Formats: sequence, C-alpha cells, structure tokens
Amino acid sequence: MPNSFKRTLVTAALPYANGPVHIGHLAGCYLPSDIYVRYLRSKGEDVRFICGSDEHGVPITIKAKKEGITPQQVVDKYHKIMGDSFKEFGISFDVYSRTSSKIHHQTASDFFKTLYDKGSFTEQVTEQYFDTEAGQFLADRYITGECPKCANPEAYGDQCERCGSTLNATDLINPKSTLSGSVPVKKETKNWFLPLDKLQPKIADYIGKHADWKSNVYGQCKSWLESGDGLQPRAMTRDLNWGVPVPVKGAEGKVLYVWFDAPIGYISATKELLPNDWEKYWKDKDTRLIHFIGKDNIVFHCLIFPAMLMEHGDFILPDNVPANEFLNLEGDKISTSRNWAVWLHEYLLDFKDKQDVLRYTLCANAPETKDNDFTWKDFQIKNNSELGDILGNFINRVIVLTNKNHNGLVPEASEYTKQDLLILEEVAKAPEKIGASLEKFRFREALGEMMNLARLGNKYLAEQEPWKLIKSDEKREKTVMNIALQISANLAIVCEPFVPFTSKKLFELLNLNPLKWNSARNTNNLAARHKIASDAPILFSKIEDNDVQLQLEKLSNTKKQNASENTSIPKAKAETSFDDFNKMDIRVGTILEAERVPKTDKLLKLKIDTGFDKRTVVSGIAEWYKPEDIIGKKVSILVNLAPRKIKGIESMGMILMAENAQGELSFVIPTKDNSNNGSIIK
Ligand code: B3M
Ligand code: ZN
Repeated sequence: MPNSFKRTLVTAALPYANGPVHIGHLAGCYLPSDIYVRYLRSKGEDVRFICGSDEHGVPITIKAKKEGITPQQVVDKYHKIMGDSFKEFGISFDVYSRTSSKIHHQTASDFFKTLYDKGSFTEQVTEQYFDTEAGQFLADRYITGECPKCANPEAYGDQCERCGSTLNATDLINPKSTLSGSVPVKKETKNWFLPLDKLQPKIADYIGKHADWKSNVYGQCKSWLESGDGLQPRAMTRDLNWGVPVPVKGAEGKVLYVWFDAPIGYISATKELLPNDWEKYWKDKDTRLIHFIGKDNIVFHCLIFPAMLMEHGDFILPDNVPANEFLNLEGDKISTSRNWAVWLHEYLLDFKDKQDVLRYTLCANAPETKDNDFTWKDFQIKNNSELGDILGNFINRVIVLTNKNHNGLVPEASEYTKQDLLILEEVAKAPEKIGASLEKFRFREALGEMMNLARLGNKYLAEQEPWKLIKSDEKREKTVMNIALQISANLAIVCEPFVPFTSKKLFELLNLNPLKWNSARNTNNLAARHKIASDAPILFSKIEDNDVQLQLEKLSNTKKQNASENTSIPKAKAETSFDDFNKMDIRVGTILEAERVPKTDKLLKLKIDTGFDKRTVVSGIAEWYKPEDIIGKKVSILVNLAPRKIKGIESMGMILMAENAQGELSFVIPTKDNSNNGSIIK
C-alpha cells in the first residue's frame, strides 16, 4: 500500500436489487475488489470491505410493477439471492448491507440535510415529464427516447447506455413513458439541484490530482469535464414514492435521487459494520478510500459523489476508482432483459464446488482496459489446461511423491545446487511481483505471475526427475522434493486472493495453518519431517465437452426465445386526435444526394427535394440502405418537424420508414408515379 496510509476502505458498487448477479457484475467489480482485499488482509493491513444492495431507484419500482408485488418485496427477494450467492462464491465482504435499512435512511437523510443547511443546493421549479395516464412524474428509467449525443433511440432518462452519457430526462428526443408507452407532458415541479457547474473547478482540481488513475477512468473524467458546456446542475431529488424521503419542508411526495443516496450507502454500511469505529474509515486522512465499479458508474463515483463529499466537508475523498470495462458473453453484450447472461446462482448449482474455476477464468479475462469476452469453451480450457494441467498437476505430483517415497514426511534438504539457489530466489520474489501488479490493479498480470510459480514448480520437477533420483541419488532427491514442497506451500499462500477455495485445500493437504503473504518471501515454510496429507485428491476435475454443450444449449434457447418474443407486434399507441395528426405536414420528396455521416454506423446525410425547397435530413437508415442505391428514390418526409442537430448537422425533417419486428427499415412511399415532389400525404 502506498506508504503514507494507515488503513484502506474498499467498496464494491452496490448492485441494484432488481435481479440476480451475473458474470458481468463479477468481472466488473466484485471479483477484482475481493482479490484486492484478500491480498491486503493477507499482508496484515487494516482493511475493510464494504458492499450492500442498492434498493432504491426506478428499476426496482418497474420490476415491482411488472411482477405485481411491492418494491419492498422485490428488494427482499434479490437482496437475499445476491447476498447468498456472493458468499458462496467467496466474495469476502466484511458487511453486505442494504439501502432500505433504517441506518441508511437516517444517514442519507442527515447527509442531505447538512448540504441543504449549508445552502449547497439550488432550489428550482422546472418542467419535468409527467405521464398523465399513470398519474406520475417520469424520471430516469421511467422514460426513454433518443440520445441527443449519439442518436441511440433507446436512451434512458438518466443515461445513454450506448455512448455512456449522463442525461436528464428532458434532454431526450421523442421521449416516451416506459409505464404506459404514451408521450409524456411537461409539468412544473420543485426539486433540489447540485450545481455541478459551479463546483466544476473544485472537481476538476480533484481529478487533476489523480492522473495516476487507470487511464480508462481518468480519460472519461477528463472528457466529461472538458466536453461542450462542462458539468450541468443535476437534480438530487425525484418525484417518486420509493426511496429516502426528502427531509425538508415542502418536499412531500419526493425522495432523494437514487444516485444521491446509493453512494452514501457505503457510509451507512460501514456504520453498520463498525458502530463505534466507523468514523476513522471515513474521516481520517490516513484512510485510503477505494471504489471498485463498472465503467457505467464512473461519472457518479468520480465526479458527483466527490462533489457531494466536498460540499459536506466531514469526509475524505475517494483515492482511487479502479473501474473495469464490460464483459461480453459468447460475443454478445450481456443483457438482463434479454436474459443473455450467466447468472451466478445458476452457475453455483450447475458447477458445484467450482467457484475457483469461474474466479480464475473471469480474472484471466478481466475487461481491465477494454471490453472482453467470456466463452464456455475458454472456461473449459482454463480449467482443464491451466488450473488442472499446471497448478493441479504440480501439487498432485508433489503430494503423491512425498507419500510414496517419504511416508508423507517432508524430506530434509541438504546441499543446494546453483540452480536450486536460483529457483529459490525466484520463488521468494513471487509475492513481491504479484503484489506489485495487484497494487496497480493489474489483476490479469498478477494472476499470470501466480501461475508462473506453478509453472516454475512443474519445470523444476521435470528437469530434476526426482522419480529417477530416488533410485540413483537419495540425498539429492530429498533436496529436490523439499524444494518442490516449499513451492507448494508458497503457492498456497499467493493463490489465496484469486482462488481461495483451492488455497484452503492446499493448506489442508500440506497440513499447515494458513500463512500470511509475507511468509511467501521465505522458502522454508515446511519444516523437515512435517507430516502432510496422505491422499492427493484431484484439485480440478475435468470439465467435459458435454458440460460445455449444456451451457451453450441453454444460451441458444435464450436466443430462440428472444427471437420469438421479438416477432410479436408492438401494442397500438394511445389514441390521438385528428387535429394532432393534422398538425403534421408530410410530403412526397425525392432523394437528391446521400452520403454516410462520418464515424457513425447508422446515419446517412440526405439532400431531399420537397417540391418547395431542397433540404438536409439526417436519417438512421445506413444499416439498411447504401447511399449510392437510394439516389433518385421517392420518400415520405415530415417537413414541419422542428430542426435538430445530429452529429453537428442540422436535420430538417424526418423520413418515414416502416420498421419490422427485427428492426429492419424500409421506405414508406407512394405506389403511383403521379405523386410529384411536394404532394401532401394525409
Ligand atoms: N446500483 C448501479 C449498478 O448496479 C448502481 C451502483 C450504485 S453504487 C453506489 O450498476
Ligand atoms: Zn448516446
């Protein structure tokens, strides 16, 4: 640990309690944070590991509505499933709390009140979207529409998942309520905003001091701060009935914004863990605060939460925020709604006692600097050819030979050869090397170093051939076996953060009490004549083709089901009036020019002859039409749509398209040639 700190508080993002945990979550933050904490614990450092369920926010209420139960029932269900599966997977939180708890409501409420009393918020009456059918305001995930930054048609009211932008619901183009599907109206309401625009210099100063952060994280923060108009004020309250009530007069029926209360959940969880001692982890400058998160949470942890903490004044700021990129599954983006995922609780049923295989595979493929892919085939290879053939095989040979030739007693080493000394030196360096990678949050590299120790052991056995020496030079054989056993003991120590279940088994096999990290700098952890276990179990039983096949079939069924669901015809929209329809001026036009919009996959820039003018329209049809194929084509165009800027191009109108269930687009055009440009469509 960077020397000047006395203790470390590690947090892992609080998962939303609206569904179980999948491998994307694990690879993104729970596994790396667990490895890191286990390492620090093994080093004997003062560290606490904090997590809990994020039980507020719109995703929970949407889920409750869908399942016909209360939000509390939803969070109770998933809090239990997630907590249990984390535990079974060996994620060693010191506390797994939840944000619907009393202690959290109190802590979040007090935090808000402090900022409120200090005048940190600006009180603003703004127009927010309201669903008249559902009778409620639409914030965050209650509303979808087109992202103003990247034209993704399915951006949410708080965030665009395609380009990662943080949005306000009112930024969306063509917004739609996810409750009723209707077009929302604007209605005035009072909310409390954190003026991030005014706080920007302070935040920029803070980020500027952290150029040491992972480049994906630092880069994203910088681009937020430097893009366009910079940071914008953000509402910290919502018109909702699920969450922490806003603790001020005149705020009835409002709750704290989920991204205001959730990170405070780290503080409440620490209080729950250490009722009398929590403050030193949050208020003492000698504490290092580290947030492990996925990349979609960067802005909230690096900009907004620090801004809240600065405004509050009592707390330390995050010292590092090691965020990972995303993990894909079999080449496709993991998606809860499409059920495209490997769910942890299901994995634990299908692969009983194989926690470490998944831990190993996810760490070896961790999406540390770019998105990465999980495949079942690779999972099989990692088990059979790496864990089994390298680590498992080495340990097995050592245990078998010790029992066969020495009655299970560690033989005494006598003279070391030059090569022995080099090997021992190499072995003693392992904890340093692994630790150095871990401290830089390079988990894949660290895992590779750990496996190199097992490789070294295998190579040593293969070169020395103690099974031959036993017949020719017993003394030498004893030295070789002693060294091999010392390597095994050191492996038990340094593999613990990555594969803790295996580490435990190794210590049992060696009949040792678990040893701490620094013991692996020695190469004499096993005394001569120490008795080890008499059986050598298979540590990593083979994963058969059939096991892989079953998992692939499960996924292919998901694909089929999704396809059949996608072919269903969308429900009819809510009724509209003739007058409303008549407000639209739709004409026949002709495409004069067409070209791709640079750096986009979907957009074409078209020049259209409308009969009364020639205008530019940006249209999201590039996936279906090549520019050269559509010049001269007749189209229907909505000509009185307010102009909007798309990718810097002013788009004047919209081309009408028919979209089938697969999302393929085709032009809606007059069927007779007698309709010339400018003809009215009605
Ligand atoms: N629940 C989002 C997520 O699960 C959110 C994290 C909160 S951390 C304070 O991605
Ligand atoms: Zn976007």
